[in-house]
Amino acid sequence: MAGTIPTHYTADRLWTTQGWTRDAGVQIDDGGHVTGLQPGRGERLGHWVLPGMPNLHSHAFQRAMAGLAERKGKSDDSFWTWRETMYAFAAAIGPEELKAVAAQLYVEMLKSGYTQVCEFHYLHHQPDGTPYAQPETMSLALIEAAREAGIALTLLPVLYMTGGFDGRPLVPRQRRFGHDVPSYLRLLDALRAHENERLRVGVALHSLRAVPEAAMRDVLAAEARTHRPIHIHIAEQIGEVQDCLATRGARPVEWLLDHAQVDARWTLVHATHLSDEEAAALARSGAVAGLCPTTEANLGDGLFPLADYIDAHGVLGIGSDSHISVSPVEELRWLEYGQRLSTRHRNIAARQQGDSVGEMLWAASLRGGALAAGMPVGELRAGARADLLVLDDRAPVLAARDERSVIDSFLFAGNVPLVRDVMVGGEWVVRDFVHRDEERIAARYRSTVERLAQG
Ligand code: NGQ
Ligand code: ZN
Repeated sequence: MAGTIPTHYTADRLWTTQGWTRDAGVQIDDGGHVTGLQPGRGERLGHWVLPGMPNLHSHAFQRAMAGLAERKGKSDDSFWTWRETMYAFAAAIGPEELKAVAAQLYVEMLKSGYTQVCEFHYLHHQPDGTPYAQPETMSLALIEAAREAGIALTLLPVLYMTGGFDGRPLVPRQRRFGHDVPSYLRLLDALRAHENERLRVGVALHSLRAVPEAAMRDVLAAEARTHRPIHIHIAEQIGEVQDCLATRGARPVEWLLDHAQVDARWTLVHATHLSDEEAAALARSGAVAGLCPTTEANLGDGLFPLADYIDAHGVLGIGSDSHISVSPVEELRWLEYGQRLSTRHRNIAARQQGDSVGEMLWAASLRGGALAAGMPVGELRAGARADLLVLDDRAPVLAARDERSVIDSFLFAGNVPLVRDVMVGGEWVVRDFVHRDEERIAARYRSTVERLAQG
């Protein structure tokens, strides 16, 4: 807010877009935004201070089934058999359950270093497909969960219309996901009345298989003048690539780039299976590749062509998606390790001699995550929201680390949490490893999942 006296903080080492700055200051106004980085006096934040990480892809309800789909089934287990388990689980989630599960998840996100989450939300209606009396009830449960936890939210209500590229209708378990375009646009309107400094309402198309071309065009036309983010799942599974080729005569990313003005407003979630041409064209578009390495590993999706994409200056960010794991450290570690295992080389994400893999990945995901979120986050500069992390400088694993090595040790060597304090929009939500409301939120989560387990 103009005219208010900012709160002054200092940091021994502050991560800015120029890299680490020594003996830095951070000034934050009443509205929770950074007003400047002048060195000076004020409360010391800590030794290593970083911007908070945006999590660009989340299906919050899936956190409650993490670990419950790891037992061999009667046929070959795949993404599609996992999806059946997930659908059965989703059927039991109502607004109270969603709020309880999401709030716990968001506490865990904050404690691991995520300060903003993009919620790709498609559990809209009652389990039989009837809208709730207030159609945005499930969305409001997510908004409330984020507010309780203190994480910033980019809510992405999902348009979901068909069960496949051939336009087949939704199966009974998918009915609660469904909208037509007018009711979808009404949902966006209703939710946008709640937008504020920590809540943005963007747009999501579930996938090319779930949204017919004409509907896609209508939604994009209606959204043409807003500057809010647009997300879509794409090219995660080979089966989807084959179906798209068969019905639309092109690969999914190729088709999308040909049929929509894909630019920096867009996040293409997964984008795993890309031809060389698609990888280059996606990079040129300026869209964000939304990589979710722990979920992609867990579901057996495949590996993103990371080196080529980085060489083409492609934008990327990370998400925890199904929440089989909730940690930016694990996402980035797996992103790099997948590449090392498949190429039998080291230091893949670092493309120039002397570059650090960890710094490259952390910086890239801050930048891409901020675009995906559609909010001024991901860096500490005047005008940005004050979302920051303080690392545990007493952790033995960070002893004798300097500006050149601390991020690599944070990302590759940490096995205990190294995020000590977390601030979102100028407010402390985690201090000394403890979230401000974690006991109440965990107790409610426990009783909720125990109830769900009893069926
Ligand atoms: C989802 N999740 O929407 O939750 C999807 C599975 C689908 C991931 N792809 C369902 N990881 O793609 O149809
Ligand atoms: Zn997803």
